[in-house]
Amino acid sequence: MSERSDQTVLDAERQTAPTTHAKLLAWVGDIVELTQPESVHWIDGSQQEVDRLTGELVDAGTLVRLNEAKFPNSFAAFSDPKDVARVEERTFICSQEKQDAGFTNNWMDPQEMKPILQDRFSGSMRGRTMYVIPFVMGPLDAEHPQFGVEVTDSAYVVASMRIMARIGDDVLAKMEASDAFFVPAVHSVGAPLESGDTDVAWPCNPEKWIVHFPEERAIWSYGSGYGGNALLGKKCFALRIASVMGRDEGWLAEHMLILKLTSPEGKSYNVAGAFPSACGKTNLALLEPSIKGWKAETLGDDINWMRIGKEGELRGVNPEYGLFGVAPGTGWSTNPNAMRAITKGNSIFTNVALTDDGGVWWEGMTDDVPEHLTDWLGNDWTPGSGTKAAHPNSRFCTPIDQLDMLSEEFHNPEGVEIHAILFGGRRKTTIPLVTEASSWTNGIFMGSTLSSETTAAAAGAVGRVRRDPMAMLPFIGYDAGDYLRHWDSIESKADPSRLPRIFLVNWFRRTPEGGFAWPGFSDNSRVLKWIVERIEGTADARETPIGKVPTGESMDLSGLDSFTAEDLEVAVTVDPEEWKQELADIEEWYAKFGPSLPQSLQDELAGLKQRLGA
Ligand code: OXD
Ligand code: MN
Repeated sequence: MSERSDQTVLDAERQTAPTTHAKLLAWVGDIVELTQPESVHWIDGSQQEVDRLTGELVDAGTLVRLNEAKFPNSFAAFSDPKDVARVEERTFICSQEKQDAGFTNNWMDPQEMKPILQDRFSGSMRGRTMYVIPFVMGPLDAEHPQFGVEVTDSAYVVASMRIMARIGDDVLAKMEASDAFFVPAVHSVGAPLESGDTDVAWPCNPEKWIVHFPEERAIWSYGSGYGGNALLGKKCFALRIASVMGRDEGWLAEHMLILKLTSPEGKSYNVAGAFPSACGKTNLALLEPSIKGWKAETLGDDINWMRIGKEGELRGVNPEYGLFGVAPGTGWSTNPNAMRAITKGNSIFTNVALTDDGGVWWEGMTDDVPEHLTDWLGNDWTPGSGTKAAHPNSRFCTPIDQLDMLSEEFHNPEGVEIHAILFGGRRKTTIPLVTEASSWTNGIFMGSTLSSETTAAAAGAVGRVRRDPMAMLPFIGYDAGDYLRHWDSIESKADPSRLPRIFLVNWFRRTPEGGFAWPGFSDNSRVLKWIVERIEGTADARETPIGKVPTGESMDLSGLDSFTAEDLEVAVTVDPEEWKQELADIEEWYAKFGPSLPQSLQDELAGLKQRLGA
């Protein structure tokens, strides 16, 4: 594009921009100048607008419109086979000082990173439309609404952001009225179109950069069009940047579900839970309790922002507006609540398989496997093909308010009081079904040493224990030791009597014979009931060196045919030999933090060692 036409786009942009927010206008102008798009479109968030964009995406081959009767107003997208997941190795925290990024992040000096970004983004939107998406994470009527603006050259990102976050005119108007701060988030697929070029269905660049400047609260994402790399309100803002905001302002941005439980007596409790991937987080967020009279309602499935409320209680808000769930394993028998929400429509599926009647399918969706599919790569697929029909990280992107079990309090700008926090991983041995922490700091110790076994799906040795503090390993936007110190400091900022109780859970323990020690799924409601009764002081527990576990009789096992109190004892065993090995592993993990590991957690480790007689 010539200099003259650049100027034309800039002038047109200044005349048509629907805002007087001076900083926003200046920033958008700068990005136009840098990326040189063919045109600029400010997103109003309307149905009409998204209908037009999805129509264009269908014409371009990026989206396939699904069978209207089965999946109304829904689409499937198929990414470049090399652009299928978050790219942690290409994700950077560019704090001024290296030590502020800590050992869990890739770091580069901002002075070194900025010229790289300048170079990659220069002209990166040529031949494309630049969309400006004003968005807010959390309710717009929150006391401190958290605004962001994503500029992107991907209409697929616009349509997905419209599901995942509150976007558009209302957000822009409120932002403008208070001249509010916003997190600037620049996204480009890094595939400029020169005149005469024909576009591809999924433009992206082999080189990817997912970059955060925590002090500036700024995000730059280049080269990918997929998920957390591109929908910048989610992992980039609501976890990495927000964790830094939380550190500075006294709150917590966490990778947690939020579930509301109501007892048969009508008393409600809100439970937050942090689980690494492949540990049943979405299933728990959408739980159907197996115990009579108990009701579960969803507040969030992935992110929880927790602030201290007026009475010193910890309150949680889900900042998102949609579900971006892993499709495989989500099915009518394992997660009917998710399936009901998905089949209401208004969804975008990415990298799933297509059925011959214009629907979608993935492994685990139905018990019967279709005779014929078109797989995510566009190939014919039959049950004997020997390949996965859907990519293992294929996703459904669905409005959260399509969940029949969504709690009304999802919309409460003040969030809900959190009564219990769960940290959970997938461990065959060592970790009991449920263990209650003895104190806030002891609970942080449990969260900081949270671990999960790698599965056959992941590269590397199967069954290797990977530590994932608070399930935030890829999402802590600053030094991991400082992060744990910040968690610890919440105790002195809150009313200690209102702090949530902390529990470590493990649905995946095996018996000595090799079977699962616990039925899991909807029976996890029994563990939640025990947790609630611990809070109420009505359930028994047995003291062990690692914390309190249920006694055989203390958990409601009614209606379970073949699971007895003795089986429960096996599921909560604390084996001193296994724990000696665990201690050695925890010591190795803690050594990685260096001097920033809080003394209080060193003391917790020393205390555990002593109690285990190690
Ligand atoms: C997610 C993730 O997409 O944790 O939620 O990767
Ligand atoms: Mn997640």
